Amino acid sequence: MRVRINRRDFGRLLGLSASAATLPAAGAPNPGNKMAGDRKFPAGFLWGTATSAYQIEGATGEDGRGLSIWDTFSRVKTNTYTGNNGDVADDHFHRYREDIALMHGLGIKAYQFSVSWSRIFPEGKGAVNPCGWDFYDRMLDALLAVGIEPFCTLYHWDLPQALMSGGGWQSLDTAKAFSDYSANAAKHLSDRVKNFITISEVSTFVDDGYLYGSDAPGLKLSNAQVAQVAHNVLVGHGLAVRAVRANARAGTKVGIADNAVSTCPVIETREHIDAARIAYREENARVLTVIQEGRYTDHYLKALGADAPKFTAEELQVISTPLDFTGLNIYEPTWVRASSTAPGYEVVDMPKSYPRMAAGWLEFGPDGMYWSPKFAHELWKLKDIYITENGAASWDVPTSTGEVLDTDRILFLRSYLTQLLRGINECVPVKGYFLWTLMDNYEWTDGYAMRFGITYVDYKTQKRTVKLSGEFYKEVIARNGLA
Ligand code: PNW
Repeated sequence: MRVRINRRDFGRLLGLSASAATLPAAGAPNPGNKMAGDRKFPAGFLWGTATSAYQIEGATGEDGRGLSIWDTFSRVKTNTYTGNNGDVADDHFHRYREDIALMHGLGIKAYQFSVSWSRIFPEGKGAVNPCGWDFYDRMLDALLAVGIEPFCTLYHWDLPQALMSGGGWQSLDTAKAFSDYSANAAKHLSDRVKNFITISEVSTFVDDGYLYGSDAPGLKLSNAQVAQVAHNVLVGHGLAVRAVRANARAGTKVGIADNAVSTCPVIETREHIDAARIAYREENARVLTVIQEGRYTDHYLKALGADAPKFTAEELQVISTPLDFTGLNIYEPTWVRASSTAPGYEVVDMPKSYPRMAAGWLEFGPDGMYWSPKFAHELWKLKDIYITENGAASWDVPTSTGEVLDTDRILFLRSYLTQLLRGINECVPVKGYFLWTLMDNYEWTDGYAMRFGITYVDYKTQKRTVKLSGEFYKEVIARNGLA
C-alpha cells in the first residue's frame, strides 16, 4: 500500500519532528562527537573500493582459466545488453598496476577484489591449475607495496561452468567444492590477506540466476527449488567460514557481504521504527537472520509453507558459524510502516515519481545507510560491520575536455555517507566502507552501458579518467570526514 503525503500530513510531520517528546530515543548515546567533529569518521576508519573478477579482469582464456557460468551465459547475445560480455572488460588482468596506482593516488586504504574460482580450479574441483594463483600473487604484491589492505571475496557469482553438470548450487556438492576451494585460497593467500569474504550477495545471484533466469546460469526454477538453492548456498558459506579458519594463519578474519534488505521507517516515530526493526529480521530471514540466529524465522517458514527448504539441524549450525565481521551492501531503501496485522509491519510501495539513479532498480534512499547497520547491530550485537558495497550508476558523459562531472553520484555518496556517520555517532560499530566501484566495468546483463565507477573507462582505448566523484572521494578520505 502506498503512503500519500498531502500538505496537511506534511504539516503534521513537521510538528512531529519538532517535538522532542514524540521522538524516539536515538539508541545508544552520542559519544560527545558534536559540531565540526560530527562530520569526522573515527580514527583508523577503513576507506576502500570494491570490484569483482568477472566485471573487470578480462583475459578469460589466459593462464589455464576454466569457463565460468558467466562466460557461457554472456556468449548468448540476447542475454545481455547488445551482447556485451566480460572477455576483455577493463583488461585489469594486464593493467592491474595502473589500477593500483590509481587507487593509491586517490588515497584508498583498502581494496575488495574477488577471485575467479575457475582460474584456480578450472573444473570447479579436483586438480588445481598450477598458474591459477599467479595473477593474484602479482596483484597482491603490487597492492601491498603501496600499503593498500586487501579484502578477498571468494565468490562473486562466477561459478565454474563444470559444476553446472551437477546443477550448480542446486546441489550440496557445489557447497562442498566451494569449501575445498576456500581452504586452498586460505592456505595460499593468508600470509597477505587478513580478511576474507565468503560470498557476495546471496539473494541477488540466487533470485536472478535461479528464479527469474535473467542472470547466469539463466534458470527459472520453482519457489521450492529456489529456497533450496539459497539454503545450499548458505551451507557453502558456513563450510567456507570453517575452511578459512582451519587453513588460514592465526588472526585471519572471515565474513560475508550481504545485500540485506534495508528496511527504513517511513516516519521516525517509535511505532514505525519498531515495525522497521521487525521487518529487518523478517525481510532478511532467508540469509542474514538465519546466519546470525541459526534458525529460519517462524514467519518465513510459514509463509513458504510446502516450498520451505529441507534442512538438518547440523546444516543450521554450519550456516550460523560465528563470523568475525558482517558486510552489508547498501543501495536502495525499503520503506516500512507499522501494521496491526502479523508480523507487525507493511512494506510501502515506491511511488512512480520516486527518485532513482541511472540503474532503474536503484532508488535513492540514504536512510538505509543509517538503519541497516543499526538494526543489524541492535538485533544481533555484531562485533564489526563493514559496508562492503555502496555506489550508484550515472549517465556519465565526458565534456569536450574529457572531464566527467557526475554531480548526481556525488550527491548520492555524500548523502549516504552522512547517514553512515549518523549511525557511527550512535556507536554502531561500522569499521570501514567500500565504494562500488573503483572504475566503470562490466555491469552484468547491463553490459558496458551502466557505469558505476568513480573512474571513467573509455572501452575503446582502456583509458581511465578519474571522475569528479573520484575527486570527492579522495577529499573525504584525506579529511577522514565530510567537512
Ligand atoms: C551489486 N538490486 O549488484 C553487485 O554485487 C555488483 O556486482 C554490481 O555491479 C553492483 O551491485 C551494481 O549493480 C546488485 O536489484 C544488483 O537491488 C542488483 C541489486 C543490488 C545489487
